[in-house]
Amino acid sequence: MARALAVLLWLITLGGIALFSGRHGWFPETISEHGPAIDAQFMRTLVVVAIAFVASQIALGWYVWRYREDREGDAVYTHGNTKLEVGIMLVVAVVFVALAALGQKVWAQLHLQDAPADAVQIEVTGQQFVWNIRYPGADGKFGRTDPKLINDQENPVGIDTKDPAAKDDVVSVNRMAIPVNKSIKVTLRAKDVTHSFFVPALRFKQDTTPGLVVPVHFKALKTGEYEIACAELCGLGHYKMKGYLMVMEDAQYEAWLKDRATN
Ligand SMILES: [Cu+2]
Repeated sequence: MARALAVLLWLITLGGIALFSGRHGWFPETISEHGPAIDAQFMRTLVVVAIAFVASQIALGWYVWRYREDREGDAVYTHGNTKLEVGIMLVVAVVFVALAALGQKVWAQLHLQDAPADAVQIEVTGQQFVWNIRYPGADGKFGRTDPKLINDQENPVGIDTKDPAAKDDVVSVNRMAIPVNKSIKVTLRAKDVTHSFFVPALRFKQDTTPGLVVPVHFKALKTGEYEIACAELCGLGHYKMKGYLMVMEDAQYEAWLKDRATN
């Protein structure tokens, strides 16, 4: 019985490896400049975790086999091996610190460093259960907002139209157009609860938090329509909090913006 269990453990492990190698339900193709670096980090992490997983499952099966009920001889009592345990802890610490160090560069670039000066400015405000996308208009400046002016139908982000800079601001619900091959600076905000702006194709995810203004930036290299999801359980309608990122050629993007501005 014990031998069968050991073999079953090894077979489940093999099955797991086969599922991952076949890339079932894998990520969509990446379209951002930084995407390959994120994918490389993911693969590095996956390989390290896979080695640890396979080694521990082989060992588990081996112990089940070796110390089965009907084996000959007595079990040995042990207090453990301090040197071995400290050694394993050190190896684990070094591996994980090294992984974090390898991954922090690309993350810091997008989340901690300023966007290039010529980046296209867009503000994204999470709300139960939509994404409000605001463009600064021709003047390049976002107008003042005031929570008291928020009106879900007509003025979802509370734009103060008395501010001259606000006159040409454009707000789009759930549809975010951006030009291809240009740096995009997104300012993330939230109206009610914490949401998370997640675009799988960009390999980009960042929480939006009420009271916080979070600037991030990225660049998309391929035109098309991609999903914007909310990656933070934000209420009963969380499942339908879905937007679209439309990556367009420059001229098409300008035309889209103009069309929005006149409507
Ligand atoms: Cu949400």
